[in-house]
Amino acid sequence: MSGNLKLALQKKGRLTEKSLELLSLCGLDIENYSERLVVSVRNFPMDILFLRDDDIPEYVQDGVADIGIVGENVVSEKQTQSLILEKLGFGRCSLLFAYPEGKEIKKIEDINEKTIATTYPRILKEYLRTNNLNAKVIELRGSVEIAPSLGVADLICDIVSTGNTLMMNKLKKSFKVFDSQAVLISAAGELKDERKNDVLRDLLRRIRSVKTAHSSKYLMMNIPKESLDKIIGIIPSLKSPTVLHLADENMLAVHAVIPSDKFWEIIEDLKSAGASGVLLLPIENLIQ
Ligand code: PRT
Ligand code: ZN
Repeated sequence: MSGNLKLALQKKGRLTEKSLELLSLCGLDIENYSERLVVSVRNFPMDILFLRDDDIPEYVQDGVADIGIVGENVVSEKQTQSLILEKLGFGRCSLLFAYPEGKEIKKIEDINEKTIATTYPRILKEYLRTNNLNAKVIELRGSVEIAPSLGVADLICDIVSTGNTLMMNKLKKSFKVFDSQAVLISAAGELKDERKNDVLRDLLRRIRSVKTAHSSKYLMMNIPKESLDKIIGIIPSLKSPTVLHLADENMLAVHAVIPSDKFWEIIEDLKSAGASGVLLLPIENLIQ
């Protein structure tokens, strides 16, 4: 294989599309990958290996791939010597206990002596150990949610995102063990190849820029000149806002990069301070 940086991605699953979307936002032009194990990136010295998500931490640890994108839940369960380089903000889910409706778990000690079905036995056993709990763990490969109705377990410890699967199986959410999201991992320690290290640094820079851009928006508005101080006090800007003159000399235009989630909190205050023609635009990239 080439001396390119090798990135392992999930071949087909919940993380595949978002991972490819992130790489595309990083400016990487990826060849049509359908049904191929390895593809190269046209404009970046990187090859992508498509694997089952469960195999990614081990392949990265063994150096088959240099880096990988996988859920934190899988990284923890596999207990490989992986290093989390960056949290990626997608594939969010939680590992939590759930029990059949009609039963009650009020405090965590109520799971003592119970039987728990899970696909994450290592994380669960570690949790039980650190919380001094004593329960029986049954490892299942899938369909954990039907274990209580089959009489195999009293409760489950499973990944939940929307909660629909629990609801459909008449299970209630209980204590949370772990929050997870997709992460970029490498093996512990620096890559030995200096060229690959440079490529990895470049990739990380691009990923961070895409992440900041996505959590920020470009805000534009016109304001009466005398409101400038008040408006600047309202805007939660990342940097000092840009102020521009308009043909109407009583008015100014103000532009600023703001955290996306703040817009709805400040819009009424901006309007009361005289802002008009307010525009909020997406940002593709943001280099800090
Ligand atoms: O074939 P391969 O082994 O590669 O894929 P997989 O089937 O093992 O994994 P996949 O594609 O299901 O999930 C990949 C990763 O996505 C997981 O390791 C998590 O990090 C993350 N993720 C995010 C989820 C979920 N959300 C999720 N909801 N992984 C699994 N689920 C399952 C969960 O196990 C349960 O069965 O979805 C069901 C619950 O979903 P809700 O929405 O009904 O609550
Ligand atoms: Zn898997």
